[in-house]
Amino acid sequence: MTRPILTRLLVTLTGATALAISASAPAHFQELIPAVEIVTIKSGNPVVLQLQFTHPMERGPAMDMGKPARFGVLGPAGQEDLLASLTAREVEGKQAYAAEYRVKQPGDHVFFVEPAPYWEPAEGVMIVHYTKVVVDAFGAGEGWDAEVGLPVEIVPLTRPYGLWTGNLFSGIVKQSGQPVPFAEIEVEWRNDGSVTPPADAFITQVVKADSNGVFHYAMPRAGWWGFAALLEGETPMKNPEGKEVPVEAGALIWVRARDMN
Ligand SMILES: [Cu+2]
Repeated sequence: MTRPILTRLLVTLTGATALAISASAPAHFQELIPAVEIVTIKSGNPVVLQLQFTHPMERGPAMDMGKPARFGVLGPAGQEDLLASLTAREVEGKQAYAAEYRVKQPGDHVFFVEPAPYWEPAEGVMIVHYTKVVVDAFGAGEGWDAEVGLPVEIVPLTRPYGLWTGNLFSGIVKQSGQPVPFAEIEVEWRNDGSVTPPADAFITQVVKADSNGVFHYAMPRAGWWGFAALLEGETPMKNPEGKEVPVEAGALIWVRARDMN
């Protein structure tokens, strides 16, 4: 091997290492996790929902959540503002929230949150993860694909509850109501402590949407799965220092898979 080639190889390797380091920055995920995804007579009502901004596969570290800008539900009775029902709680000393919701009638309930923008100096962006989760009440089976109309939103193509482990989950990534071709979607499992990822690439799975903004992912384990399409927001925001910076507008949806046993 001649010297120039070796030098080039070293430069390439160094570049690759630098890239690998920046790409392995763990993925932030806004969580919106209900105690149950299907409300039955036995499951209990009200439903408790936990909101936390964290790294689900790595079980932290958590980040402080500011008071959400919006929290609500789109259900059989239309849209309901639930902001006043949020209660502050702490996770690992970080600000998080919880809410209780009493289901009043059968039907699918699309809970959603628009968190307060989060300043991430490491990436130079303000992060806003518009997050949804669908809870079915009393087997109604209707309304799970209703669109909230968030600036960025994942609209499920697979009914997002009653899912077995191994099922394929499909959805459309939308921004301002339009499909986003070839959007990148990060996928994480909400680790209960039973899995240690063998390499960083296993922490966050990455899939891309097709030309119609449609993506698919087969869930290999029971539990909660978060799907996050990270898009650039249409208008910049001011960071805490008053400087205009880009916005990472995340469209998230959480779904639960259960084992066949
Ligand atoms: Cu992170």
